[in-house]
Amino acid sequence: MFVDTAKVKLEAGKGGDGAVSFRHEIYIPKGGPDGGDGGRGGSIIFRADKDTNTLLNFRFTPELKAEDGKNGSGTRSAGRSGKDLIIEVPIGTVVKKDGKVIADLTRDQEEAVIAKGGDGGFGNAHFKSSTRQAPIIAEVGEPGEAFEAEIELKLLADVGLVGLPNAGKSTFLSVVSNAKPEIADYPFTTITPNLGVATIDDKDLLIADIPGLIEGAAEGKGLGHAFLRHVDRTAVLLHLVDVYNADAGEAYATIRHELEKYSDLKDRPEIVALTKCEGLDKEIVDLQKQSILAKNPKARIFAISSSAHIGLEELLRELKNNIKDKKIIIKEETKNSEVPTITLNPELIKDTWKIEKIETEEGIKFVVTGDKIEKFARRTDYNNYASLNRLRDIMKKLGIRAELTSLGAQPESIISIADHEFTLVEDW
Ligand SMILES: Nc1nc2c(ncn2[C@@H]2O[C@H](COP(=O)(O)OP(=O)(O)OP(=O)(O)O)[C@@H](O)[C@H]2O)c(=O)[nH]1
Ligand SMILES: [Mg+2]
Repeated sequence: MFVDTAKVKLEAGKGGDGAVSFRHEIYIPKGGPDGGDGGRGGSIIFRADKDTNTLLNFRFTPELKAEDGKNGSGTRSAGRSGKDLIIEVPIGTVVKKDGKVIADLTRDQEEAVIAKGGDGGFGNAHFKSSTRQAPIIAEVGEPGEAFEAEIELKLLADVGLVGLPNAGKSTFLSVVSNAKPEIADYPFTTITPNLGVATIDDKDLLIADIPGLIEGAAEGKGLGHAFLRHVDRTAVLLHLVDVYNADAGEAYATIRHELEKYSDLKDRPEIVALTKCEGLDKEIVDLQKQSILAKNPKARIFAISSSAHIGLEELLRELKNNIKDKKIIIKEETKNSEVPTITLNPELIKDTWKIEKIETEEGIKFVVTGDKIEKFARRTDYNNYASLNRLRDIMKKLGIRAELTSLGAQPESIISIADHEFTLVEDW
């Protein structure tokens, strides 16, 4: 079975909680705070590996979880970090979150953090200040990122073979490369993509052979639709047309029509080859060429025979000369998600939060959003008065409080941040 898409639930490790603890030593009556920090939660990391070929493993383990960080403890002992979970995936794996690409692994051993472990909370040793000698406040660990990832495998080849079923795609691949695809005299012999490497003038060409396409393929007819994505990222298309077609021009136009419907493929450089030409009169081959040119006057057409090894070298050379830097195509698609950072410099975080005032049955509610303030909110222990006060403090420093006041917030107003609700207090 060849799996080229998968869904997997990911849960990175939670950060360990910071500890509230005070030094206990004989002869020292009042020890200072010595609560250690929680350890970082383990992240889930994908690593591209050339020996992994399918996404099959995700079918067997549709849920992945990285280890939680350990809690901090007394004597300033930091909790141990959770272990990262490293998952090997095939080269060409694309990972999406809510439909957006968050990773695109195109090189062997390339790694991407897919779900980030939560930061550990600070222990109370961190919160000592001249005015606060005995802080009973510590942070809870931040939850790890958790979401359902959509995973797609896109083969990364230099040349993508397209054509009607039985056009001779797999035969071509088997003759010019080391690949051993199945070949037979009936349509849809190929049901999963094959990859092979052909060498021409000391350069390697990675060629992808996919199932034959038919009319309606772009809408899902036949087998080809799901596999169009595999030629999506090839630098050049080799369009094979069986010279024995009643009308090669029609056969050519059918496939072009499908490629044009599949957004990105229509502008990809294309070379056309009439296949199975051994032993045929030149006039017949020329007629078929004319018929294709009638559909596309700019078509570059070669006549080949895979079985008799005719015209293959010239064709490979032409393909090689048409390969632009395929990395460029890939780069445009890749958008790595921004990794949220934590900082307390108000200058840097000025505009990163927003307040929305909404009417609810319980009264007016103020919903505060923003990467940084939400991060602090997630690390707040709401059962701990001091911890909650610290969150209020941070809101003050960030100017959120001033804005709340000017929006008319009262002490009993409900504030909601990162799905947690609390009220303001009188002296705030
Ligand atoms: N005479 C001749 N027959 C060929 C040549 N190339 C392929 N064939 C035959 O054409 C038939 C189809 O070949 P395949 O390579 O399986 O075609 P395909 O395009 O991969 O077909 P699907 O996988 O079904 O899309 C087989 O019977 C091959 O032996 C050729 O150069 N000359
Ligand atoms: Mg085939």
